[in-house]
Amino acid sequence: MDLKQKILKRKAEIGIVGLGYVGLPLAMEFVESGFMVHGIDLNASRVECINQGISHVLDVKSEVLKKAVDSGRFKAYPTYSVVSDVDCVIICVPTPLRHTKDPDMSHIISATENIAKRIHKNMLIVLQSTTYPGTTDELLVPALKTDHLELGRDLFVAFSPERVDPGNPQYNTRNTPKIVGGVTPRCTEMAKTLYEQAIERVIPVSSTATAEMVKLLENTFRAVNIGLVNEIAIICEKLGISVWEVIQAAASKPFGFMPFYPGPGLGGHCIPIDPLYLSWKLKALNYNARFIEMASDVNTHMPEYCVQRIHRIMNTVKKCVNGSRILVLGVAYKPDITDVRESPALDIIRLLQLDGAVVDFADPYVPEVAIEGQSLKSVAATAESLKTYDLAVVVTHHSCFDYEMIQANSQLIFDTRNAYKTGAENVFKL
Ligand code: SAJ
Repeated sequence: MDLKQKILKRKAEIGIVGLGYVGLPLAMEFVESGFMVHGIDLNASRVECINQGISHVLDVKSEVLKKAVDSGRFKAYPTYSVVSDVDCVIICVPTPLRHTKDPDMSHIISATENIAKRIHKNMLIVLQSTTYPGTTDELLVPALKTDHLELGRDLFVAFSPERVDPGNPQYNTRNTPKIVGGVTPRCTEMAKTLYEQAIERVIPVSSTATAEMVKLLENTFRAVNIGLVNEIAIICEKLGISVWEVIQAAASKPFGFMPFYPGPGLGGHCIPIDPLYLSWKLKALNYNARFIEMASDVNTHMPEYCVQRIHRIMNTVKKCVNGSRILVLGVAYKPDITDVRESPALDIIRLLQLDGAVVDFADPYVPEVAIEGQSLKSVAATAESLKTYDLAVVVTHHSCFDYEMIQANSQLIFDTRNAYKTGAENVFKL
């Protein structure tokens, strides 16, 4: 039976490399569609928890994971040995930036090399990790190609960007349209056939680089628009205008406008990072992607801007930050999730500490963070404790916060998220 038939009959066995917020939900969808799925993750303790049906991923409930494991159609492994026996492999490993802001491709390279050692006829390999255009053709294909396997006949390679929005209650892996682009048309067709078994809408594009670029456009679009609206916030403050009122009114335009909202900076492991993959690649082509760099500059300076505002707010009551007690409300990178990667809250805490403040944070989703190697534990924001702080700053507006109680018991509040739609005497807004 050829690979396409195996996929259509759901007899193809699927390997998913990387069982994080992308790989694990994807694995569950293929199990749900009747496939045998083998997860691969180098984090042995994560593999152990997964095989016990304990999920570490916000969007995968443990009961769903346990049902998949108990069905015998999903198992996780800490090594690549199982790749020899699978028909399709989907790579969902991280693509962070190095501290020098150039892409760290080590996870993709390592996964590819381990797959290449176990490559066989009639195999489909799909890269999902967000990366610069050209990665699949330039890095994966040379490593996977062998003399006896012809691309598009015996071996199929494609790129398909992930579009996971952690915590999104409406859109999930199954109902979010999926882009696929293959090294050859038959590679595209094979990848499309696979994803169509588990995802409602699959959209083919003409090449891997196109598919890689689609993802970067999506996330650069967000980063640049967030950078723009952060700059508009700075401008509005100088003009004595509420940026929140301006955006709300502009959003009444039924066409040609899409609201973004200012904030304390850009968090997460995608939006702040993905656009820099593009600007890095373009530097190699001797082109400077000015919009991307400018937006990144505005966004990365927002924590500093917020701290400057805190100094000025404290001034209004003749207090200085040095020696004051400040409470940061919310440190996750966005509301109602536990992830603190690239969270601007961490920068705000560090900068306030550098200016001599005693800083605590209250975040029911995040028990502890490390600031410059020092551990800081979450405190409870209660009517009593709030009174002991000179200022509270809303950095991440979790829906579980009791904003009325916070406002009633805080001396000063700096609201960077428009949590307080109606003003109050002790509330200052971005
Ligand atoms: N943010 C703002 N203002 C806005 C929107 C977001 O300051 O108007 C901030 C958030 O507070 C957060 C950061 O930007 O710190 C990223 O926010 P996000 O909503 O883009 O959240 P992510 O990074 O978890 O998820 C995004 C996906 N989100 C949406 O499309 C809504 C999507 O862009 C990608 O699928 C995903 O990154 C990814 O994995 O690439």
